[in-house]
Amino acid sequence: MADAFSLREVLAAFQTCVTERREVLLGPYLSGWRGLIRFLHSLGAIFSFISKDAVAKVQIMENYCGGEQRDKYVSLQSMVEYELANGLVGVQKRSGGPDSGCRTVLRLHRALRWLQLFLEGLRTGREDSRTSVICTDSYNASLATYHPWVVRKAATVAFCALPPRNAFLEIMNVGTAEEAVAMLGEALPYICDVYGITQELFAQHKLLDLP
Ligand code: 1PX
Repeated sequence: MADAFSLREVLAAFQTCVTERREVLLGPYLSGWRGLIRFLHSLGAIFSFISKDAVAKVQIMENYCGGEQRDKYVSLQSMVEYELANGLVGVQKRSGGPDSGCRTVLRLHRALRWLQLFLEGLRTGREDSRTSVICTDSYNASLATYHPWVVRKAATVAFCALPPRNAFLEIMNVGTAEEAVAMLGEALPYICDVYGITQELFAQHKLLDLP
């Protein structure tokens, strides 16, 4: 039921991502993204240029996860190992060939850093702080570095349409604003964990600048 949709369940996906062996499972990682995109969708058409790109990237990954080599796409670790061993990761300019899982996940990974900063900003923000300012600051400190001027401009304009902090916390559907803040406090360490493991994995294999 669309109405019962709560951000608590969405963020919980990032908790189930990490295995005991500190591997990041692609299944829950992508379902977390699907939920976030659904939430973004509910914020209005002004964000559709963002959700379109995010959907395209999640779709690429879901195709790998359901494709012939699906057993290689169980975790980020198995994906990196498989794609590197088989020369599937283009380190030069984009060749026009299919986008690798590694370069695609890298885009989502950078966006996860934005999410982490944004949710932390929301959680610790004052009651009267503006969501658009929190969002712009988080974006400028993360994703914006990788985007051309025109994308940065469009994103910044769209952020102005975000509802005020407390209204935003309420549409997360977790209960009152205070309850949403508490939920964010519980969920954020898991998102940080997923981010940290991925960052280390990609750094180790020199994959942080994939075109
Ligand atoms: C409680 C908070 C929940 C909020 C949920 C929001 C979900 C946001 C999902 C955003 C995913 C963005 C993925 C962007 C990936 C990317 O960087 N793509 C660029 C590079 O791709 P390429 O294949 O060319 O190398 C691409 O150029 C992106 C274009 C679209 C614009 C991306 C702007 C990203 C702004 C992220 C902030 C979302 C603001 C949501 C407001 C709540």
